[in-house]
Amino acid sequence: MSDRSPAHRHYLFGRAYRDVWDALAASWHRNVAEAGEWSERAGAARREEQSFAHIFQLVGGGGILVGGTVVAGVLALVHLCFVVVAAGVWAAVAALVWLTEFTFLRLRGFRVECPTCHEVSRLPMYACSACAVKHPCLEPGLAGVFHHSCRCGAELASTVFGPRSRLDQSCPKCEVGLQTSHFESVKVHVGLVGPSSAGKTAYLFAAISELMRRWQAAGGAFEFLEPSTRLRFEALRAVIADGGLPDATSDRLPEAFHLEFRRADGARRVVYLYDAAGEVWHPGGEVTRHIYHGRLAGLVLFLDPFSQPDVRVRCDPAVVAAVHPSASTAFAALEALLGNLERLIPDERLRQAIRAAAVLTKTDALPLALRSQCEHDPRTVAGEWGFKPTLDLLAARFRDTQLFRTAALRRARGAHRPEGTEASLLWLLQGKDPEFWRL
Ligand SMILES: Nc1nc2c(ncn2[C@@H]2O[C@H](COP(=O)(O)OP(=O)(O)OP(=O)(O)O)[C@@H](O)[C@H]2O)c(=O)[nH]1
Ligand SMILES: [Mg+2]
Ligand SMILES: [Zn+2]
Ligand SMILES: [Zn+2]
Repeated sequence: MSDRSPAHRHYLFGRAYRDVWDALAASWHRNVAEAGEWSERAGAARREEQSFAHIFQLVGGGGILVGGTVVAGVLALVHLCFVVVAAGVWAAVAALVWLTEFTFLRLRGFRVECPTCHEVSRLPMYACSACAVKHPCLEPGLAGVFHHSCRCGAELASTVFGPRSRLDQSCPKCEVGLQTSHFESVKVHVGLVGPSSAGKTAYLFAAISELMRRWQAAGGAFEFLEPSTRLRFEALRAVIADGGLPDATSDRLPEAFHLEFRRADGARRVVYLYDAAGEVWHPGGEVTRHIYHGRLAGLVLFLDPFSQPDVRVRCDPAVVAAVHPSASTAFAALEALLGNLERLIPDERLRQAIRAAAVLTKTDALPLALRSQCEHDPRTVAGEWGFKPTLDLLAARFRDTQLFRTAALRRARGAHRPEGTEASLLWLLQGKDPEFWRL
């Protein structure tokens, strides 16, 4: 148990030793007092010149002091042995329960993955249900196996097997409030990679909306774990429904956009999507702060056709201006990502295991000829448009790559009708967990 814990130490690891000492001290004081009485009586006998009584009282007093101390010492030793053995047995039980919990959490893949500061922790901090003080180590340990007593007197469940998850939780690193699903869940991390205005936020919104729709149609449920994510989503939904465009993303270190998907059989997954401001992906962007790249299961690389001069010359300039071509390249973004992945995941095989989707964005705005070419053979067309080095680099570094055509903001008959977005997201999610994501 850490000293930071506001829980009382268990009796056997604190008070019990003081009790042994107190019992020894009390019997010493009793013996001294009694020996004192014998000594006083010995003094009186000497004054009355009763030498036998004087010697008797003196020897008796000494005997009480020595004998009483020996007996008290032996009893204290027995008491101490009892406490030490009991503490040993108790510590062994605590260690066993701790190990059981540790193994259970490891096997299930449960750990705290903070959507805000992106740090990983073994346990969240739990707030006492009575006084709200935060307990950073509410697990089997010196403060208790199945319960800890808070300094306010409240008893708090201290294992994953008890009702611990009903307590309020927060990130031990940044202290942001968390839900149980930020800890006790299987999480899937997907990163969006592409320069400014490549279409990342439009894709995020469309892919999530479409996936939620298909998921519900297949009998599944989903939940925004935090009201702030729901609000972000609803605000974007309103803008896009009115034919508007997403604002340029400003967060250079984004909070994860995350939600939980549940199947009818109770199985659930929490998906974290990371949509940073595109400047991060330009040369010199601060991508090293993105430590969550170390746990990506999938990534989406955005290829904006309108960023390529060969495409732009074949389009109406007014259309080109309306789709805000991205300024930097997907190649630079991919290089930045690869550098960060090498730093965060030293094992090359693990890096290669990340599924990588390349998406050609904004295809609804392409002239008809280019659009049908793209529908027919997107890989060749993407190569001709100048994306070959990017796609080659992607294929060289990741085992599983696929190219998708998307039109996240496509409109048909006045309504928002995205195309191709959820197919790419679903393909990424199915990489690790095909059974769960079967629709
Ligand atoms: N026609 C069309 N335009 C799109 C589509 N997706 C994105 N755009 C255009 O591209 C612009 C940028 O889209 P965003 O999704 O905001 O791009 P981003 O990559 O998030 O950009 P940053 O937030 O600056 O990094 C939009 O304002 C649209 O003009 C699409 O599917 N179709
Ligand atoms: Mg954006
Ligand atoms: Zn308390
Ligand atoms: Zn945090």
